[in-house]
This record gives sequence, structure tokens and C-alpha cells, in this order.
Amino acid sequence: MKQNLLQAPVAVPTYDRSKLVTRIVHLGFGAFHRAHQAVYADILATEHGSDWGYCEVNLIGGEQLIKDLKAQDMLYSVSEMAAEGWSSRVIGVARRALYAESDGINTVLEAMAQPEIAIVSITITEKGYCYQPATGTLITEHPLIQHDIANPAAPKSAAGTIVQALRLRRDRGLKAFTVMSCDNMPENGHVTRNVILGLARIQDADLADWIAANVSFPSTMVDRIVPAVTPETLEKITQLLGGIQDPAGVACEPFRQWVIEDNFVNGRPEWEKAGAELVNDVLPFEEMKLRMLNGSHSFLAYLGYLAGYQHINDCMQDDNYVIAARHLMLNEQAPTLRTQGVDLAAYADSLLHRYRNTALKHRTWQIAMDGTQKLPQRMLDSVRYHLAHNSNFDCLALGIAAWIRYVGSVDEQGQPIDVSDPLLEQLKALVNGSPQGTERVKALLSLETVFGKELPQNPRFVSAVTDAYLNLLKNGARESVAQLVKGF
Ligand code: NAI
Ligand code: CS2
Repeated sequence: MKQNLLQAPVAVPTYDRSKLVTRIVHLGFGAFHRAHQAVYADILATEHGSDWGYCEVNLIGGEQLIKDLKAQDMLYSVSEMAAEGWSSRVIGVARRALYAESDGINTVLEAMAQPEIAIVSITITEKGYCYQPATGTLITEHPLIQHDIANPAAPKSAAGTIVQALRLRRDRGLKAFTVMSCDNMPENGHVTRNVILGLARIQDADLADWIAANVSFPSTMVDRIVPAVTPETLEKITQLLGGIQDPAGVACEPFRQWVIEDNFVNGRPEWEKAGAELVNDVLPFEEMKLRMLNGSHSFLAYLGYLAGYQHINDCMQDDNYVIAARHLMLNEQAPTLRTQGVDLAAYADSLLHRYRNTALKHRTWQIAMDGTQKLPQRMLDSVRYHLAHNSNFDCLALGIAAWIRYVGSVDEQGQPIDVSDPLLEQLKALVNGSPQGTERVKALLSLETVFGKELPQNPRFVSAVTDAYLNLLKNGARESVAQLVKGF
């Protein structure tokens, strides 16, 4: 069973896995990391003799995946899905796998404190940072952070784990490591620095100074659509592997992109050889991707879900949704960007092409989750731009209104919506405490951690979202999008 994947009729590691050195600890062995960063490392090992290996860690959630990986000698497969056909490769760069609760947080901390560790990378979803999306700063009253303030040596949060690992390294006279976020947040390196230094400063000011002087937090722009794995995906993977089951397998689109700020304190793999771009300033790339891709994704997710479209490619069957998404990208997101030298019209068309991939089956429900963590960078920064420039933001207003309709948790057929969000309790209280209509909009916009202080006071913003919301209630999502498109 153990080495079965090596008998699969697909590309298998041709490099000597025993020669890999575990130099990266990755926190967040979820779908995305398996299909993105690990693939780059696998290409480097296969084609360029790289010896960079991973220790894969899950801190909260994902215990079974770690067990599955261990059970198959740290091997798993990544399948690229296109309408024309699928192809798989077996990834061999994972050398160790740990789950904090079952292996013990000390084992995780010791793994991070090994002298060879040069990088700790992270994909723990936006909510894993315990930060305020509106300001990018640590939520000190977050229960996980409160726990870690009281128990620094036995942390539970990702920030607390990194701070404690760095403390061990400092105390042992070891070099620090680079902390690299690969989550979809603007200036994800700055957010990571804010939360880690914010927590360290509360725990130990000297340690905070040491971290500030010795650790770098490069920002990254990451892109590859990797839908959550379903039983159907696993069945398809089994077929591709010639009947071999791979419960740790994952499937994704063929496209991948990675732009990395070249700022590493302790060395790095030569990712550029596997197609990554190493740059001085990632911000223009991040903004472009977060606003054009993720912004249109969220727009399609809320309006698509409400219209009964289960997947992004189902939205692409509705011409009005396609026109609206393209208009959002080019007329409401592109003007807000600092990106230079990129053909944004071509970029928008390439995104729509990717969304049309019928093999992907990317659920609107999945993208709709955690909206409180996503709206600021995907929609609200652009709204601020339009308010300052007195320009039009009808698509963004409808997208925000659709989020308010969605978190109301009853769909257009009167059926419950399974809303998943770290602020669910607050959302429920706001929804239950406000009558449907104008008051509901006002209540949701009062969520300061999402909207900040000024937006909810801006009459142009409030009335644009309220009008869009009332129209959604009256006419439904499909008709609202159709009307929006008529106005272009
Ligand atoms: P996933 O649900 O498969 O994995 C989530 C990972 O986050 C798991 O490893 C889990 O252990 C960890 N996690 C969740 N909550 C945590 C917490 N509070 N503290 C510590 N760890 C926590 O999700 P997936 O697809 O891997 O996406 C993860 C993130 O990667 C996304 O939120 C996004 O920021 C980024 N990303 C995802 C893409 C995708 O298409 N799936 C593409 C680009 C970026
Ligand atoms: C999506 C992203 O789940 C979501 O919110 O918008 O995960 C998206 O698939 C990726 O960012 C694509 O790179």
C-alpha cells in the first residue's frame, strides 16, 4: 500500500527523495498548498536537482490529510483538469507531516527550530491570521490569541506557533527563518508581520525586537484555482492513477502563477526556474489578482448562488453574468490598479476563459464562504477609490448587496443557506436584529471590522448598496444582473 502511488501510470518522482533536506515548514497542508507551492518544489527537484523538501503541518483542521500523507510514504498526486482531459503527477517533496494535536505542539515547534529550516510558509485561510480585515492588525481579544498570550510555550494559533518557534531559535543561537504567507490578502507579508510582531510585543518586547531585526516577511501573489476535493474528484483521480486510491490527492486547473517578493533572510529555492517571478514589489500584482480575479469571483459567487448557479462555470452559461463580470473587472477594478505593463483586457479575458473550464466544478458556495474576511480587499478598497474619484461602482454595489442578501441565510426560494464565516454569530445577531430592507443594509454595514468607520457614513455608498439590495429583494439575482448589464 505504502509505495503504491509509485506504481501509478503517471509522472512519479524521478529524484532521490532521501537526498531532500527539510528546509521549509509549511503551515496549512490544505488543497491549495498541495497543488501550488509543493508543485513548484517538485518541478525544481525533478528538473533542476533542487534538494528543498517540506515538513507539512496542520495546526487546526485537516488531521485526516496528515494521516493519509503519512500512510502513503509522504506521496500524493496532483491532477490538472481541463475540458480536453486530465493529467496527474505524483509529488514527492514532503518529507515529514505533523498534526499539532495528535503529534503534540512541541513536536511541531521542534521541527520549526531545526537548524536547516530556512522558511516557514503559510496557507491557513484569511481567518487563520486572527486579524482585522479592515485594518490588517492583530485581534488581541481573539480566543486563540488570548490563549497564546497566557500560554506562549504551548501555542494554538499560527502566529503564536511562529513566535514560539522563533523564540526557541533565538534562545539556541540559531538563525531566524523567513515567514512567507501564500494566502489571498493584500500585502500578505505585512499582515503576517503585523500579527506576529503584534503578538510577540505583548508577550516579550525583546523577542519582538529580535524578530523585527532578523525575520523577513515577503509578500506573495498566488494564483491557481483549486476547488475543495469532493468524492467525485477522488473517484476521477483513482481512474487516472489506474485504480490506485489517493485520499490525499487534489485536482486543480492547469494554470498557475506565483509572484514573490525577493526578500529572504536564510536562502530560498530557485523558484524562478519553475516559472515563479521574483520581484521587488508584489503589491501591484496582488492588487490586480485580488480585485480582478477574486473580486469577480466573489461577485459571481454571491449573485450566482442566489440565482441557483452551483458552480462558477454555470455562471458562465449566463451571458449577463459574463458581461457583468467583465465590466466589473475592466471598468470598476482595473482603473483602481497601480499595475504597469499588463494588458488588463487580455487578463480579464484569460480569467473568464479559466472560469469557463467545465472540468473545474468550483462551487459558488465555497467562494462565498468567509465573506467578512474577503470583501475588504476584493471590493471595498475599490469602492473607496470610486468614492474619491466620483466614478461609477454599480457592479461593486450589487456584489456587496448580494453578500448582505446571502448572509441573510435564506435564499430566493425561501430555503436556508449554510453560511460559513468566522463572524457568523455577529452576522446572525445583525440579521436577526434588523427588519428586512433598508434597516438590514444599515445593520450589516455597521460591521466595523469589515467596512471600517468611514464607508458606512458615506451617503453615496450607503444609497448605492441599499438600492441594489432592495432591487435584489424585489427582482432576484438574475434579473438584477440583467438590469445592471442593460445600463452599461
Ligand atoms: P483548505 O480548506 O483546503 O485548507 C485550509 C488550511 O488552512 C488547512 O490546512 C487548515 O489546517 C488551515 N487552517 C484553517 N483554519 C486555520 C486556523 N484558524 N489556524 C491555522 N490553520 C488553519 O483551503 P485551501 O484551498 O487550501 O485554501 C487555503 C487558502 O489558500 C485560501 O484561503 C487562500 O487564502 C489561499 N488560496 C487558495 C486558492 C484556491 O484556489 N484554493 C488559490 C489561491 C490562494
Ligand atoms: C476564491 C479563491 O475561494 C475563493 O475565495 O476566490 O480561492 C481563488 O480560487 C483563488 O484565489 C485563485 O487563485
